[in-house]
Amino acid sequence: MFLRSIRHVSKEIQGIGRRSFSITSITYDNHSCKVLVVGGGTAGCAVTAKLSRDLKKTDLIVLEPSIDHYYQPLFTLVGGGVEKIEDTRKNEQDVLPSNCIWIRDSAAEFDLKKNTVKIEKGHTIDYDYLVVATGIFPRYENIPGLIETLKDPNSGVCSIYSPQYVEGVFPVIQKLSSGNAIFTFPNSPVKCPGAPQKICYLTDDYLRRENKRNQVKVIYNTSLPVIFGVKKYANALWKICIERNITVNTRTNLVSIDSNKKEATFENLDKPEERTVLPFSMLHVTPPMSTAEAISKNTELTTSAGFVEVNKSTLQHIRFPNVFALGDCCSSPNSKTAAAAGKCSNCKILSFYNKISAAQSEVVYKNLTSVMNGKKPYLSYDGYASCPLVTGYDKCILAEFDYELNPLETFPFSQDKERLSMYLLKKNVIPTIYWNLMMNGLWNGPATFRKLMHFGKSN
Ligand code: UQ1
Repeated sequence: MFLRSIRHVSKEIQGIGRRSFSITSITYDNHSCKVLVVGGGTAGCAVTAKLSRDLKKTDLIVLEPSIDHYYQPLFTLVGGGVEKIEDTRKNEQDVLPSNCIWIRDSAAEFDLKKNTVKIEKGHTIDYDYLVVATGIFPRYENIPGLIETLKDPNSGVCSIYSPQYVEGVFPVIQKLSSGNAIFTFPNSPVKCPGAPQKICYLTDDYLRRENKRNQVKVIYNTSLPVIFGVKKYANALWKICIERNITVNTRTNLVSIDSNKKEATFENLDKPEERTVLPFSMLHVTPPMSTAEAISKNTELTTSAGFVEVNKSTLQHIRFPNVFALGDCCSSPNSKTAAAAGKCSNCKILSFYNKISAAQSEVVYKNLTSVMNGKKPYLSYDGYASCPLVTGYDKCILAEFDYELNPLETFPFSQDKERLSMYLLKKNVIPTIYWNLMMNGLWNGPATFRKLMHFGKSN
């Protein structure tokens, strides 16, 4: 069903890949391949690296528009003034394996019945098997007043969620000397839902070290009903907020910014009529996020929330067995967070992009290979997710848990304590794992270490 006889790849794009020559212009020819991976971010690169070991170069196409590949988990530390943006970036060409073809464009339209993807430049890619790993995107434009204030270095408004704006965060923290420092969490799924509070803790710590903490009121305004989805870590985080005098308002969503008055307007999600206007000296915004339009508008591909509808264990598409998805764009229901917490209807998917896509990449690789060999998917994803919650310039709580929101901890000590070791793991060890192992298809998450470290115990 999926095999196609004609495989045509234009000469212009052959040979583009790691440690080879730079990309040349793409023709408007149509292309055909065995496996098409849409998206060359963390999830797309991790799974491509694995597939590239088995497939011929011309059988594996990656569709990705960006020439930059960022290690986004370090953006919090860029915002905190610890890391530089340059150190989080590599060329996409150097991250992708050499044994694949990179087409530098985005998907405009998926036709799942015809096994084709139309790209923005107009031509079509035929595939036998499709892997969707397009992520989710910040929608800064959805908050009136946000983009113009982010562009103004004196506005006090900043955001770690984009390579374009992240460098503007630390100067705002440094200038802060009085008034309100407000940190927001939007009413939408978010990549790395821990990050909005990590930057809050770093700001608190910075102010303490500079002896300015007493002059500033630190406020964390979240749309969620909870501070964190996993009870064990939520308890520890609440304690930290109380001890550090950080005000936490739940079910509170940023709706607009008045740049002249330096005021932010919030809605109460439980009482839609109720609005609160707060003056700020600093406003750190986590923007609403959503999947690419080509994904969300395609009802055959997605759930009603606009996420690629996969089986949560096999990561195979519910309706199209030759389609798999992983990473932020897929519907793997880390949603239990919200369900367990009760009433939050809009935070159904709390996705942890690169953290889960390590484990997911192996599941997709193995199950896709099995389907290509005429067999059934057999490997099951347990929902492993982790979030190193940086709580200061030398401490971190490493949250790790499964679909059921039970802690699934790697280390043989209780991970709800703030530790320097976990901070160093996040800052130095995990980036090395990411670039050297995960991007070469050699890291499937820490399950093996966990088993070794818990040898003889039930975990
Ligand atoms: C992890 O595997 C991973 O992906 C590479 C992360 O994303 C950047 C993480 O933050 C964490 C914590 C892990 C888990 C790794 C260990 C060693 C516990």
